[in-house]
Amino acid sequence: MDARTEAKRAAAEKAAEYVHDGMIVGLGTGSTAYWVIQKLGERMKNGLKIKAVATSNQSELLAKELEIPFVPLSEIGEIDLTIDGADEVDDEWNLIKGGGGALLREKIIATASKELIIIADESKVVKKLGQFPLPVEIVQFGYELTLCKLASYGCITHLRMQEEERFITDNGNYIVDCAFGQIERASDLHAALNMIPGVVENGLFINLATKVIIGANDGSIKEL
Ligand code: ABF
Repeated sequence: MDARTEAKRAAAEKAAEYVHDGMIVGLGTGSTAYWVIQKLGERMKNGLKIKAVATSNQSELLAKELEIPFVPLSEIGEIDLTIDGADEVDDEWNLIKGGGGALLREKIIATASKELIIIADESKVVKKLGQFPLPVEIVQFGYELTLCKLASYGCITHLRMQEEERFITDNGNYIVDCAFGQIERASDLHAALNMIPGVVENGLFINLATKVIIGANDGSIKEL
């Protein structure tokens, strides 16, 4: 395992320590959240009792393979703890998410969670958000027009592709990656982008994280 993967795993396993019996746990998406799901599967074999909800079909599938039981969203009001990755984390714990294409479900689950622990390797820590192109989920209808509106906020837009096809989210929408370079007022931009008709949600997560755990390539972990 390379140092970066080891760093992701270390952060994930630290975060999994915050999971206790009886909790409803939100399972994140991506290569860092993967290690949380693995760890919880292992702990459940040793007696841990939790119920889960997932932020993507991919994470749900993995958790079901590990026999982690699920609870329907219709049966819960709140989620005790969600553990998820990020593409960028700034020093106020604001995030860019959505590189994996699951940002809408991730935001719905994060917003319904009492606690949101973000796990990442140190390459994700930034002074200012925006170097990573901001993923925005948009409906298919009129997408060319939505792209123009997004570009008017000062970014270069790129409709996400996968194997020469347009990438389709678990919700049947497109993702536009918006290269801003640097985002000055993340909270204002977040609100403005979500006002564009055609935009379903954007990947800025403002004031949602309650803890950030960073894994370093030297094997250490830091709780911010
Ligand atoms: C999800 O997975 C996303 O919000 C983010 O885009 C991505 C991070 O991926 P990884 O952990 O694979 O770097 O959490």
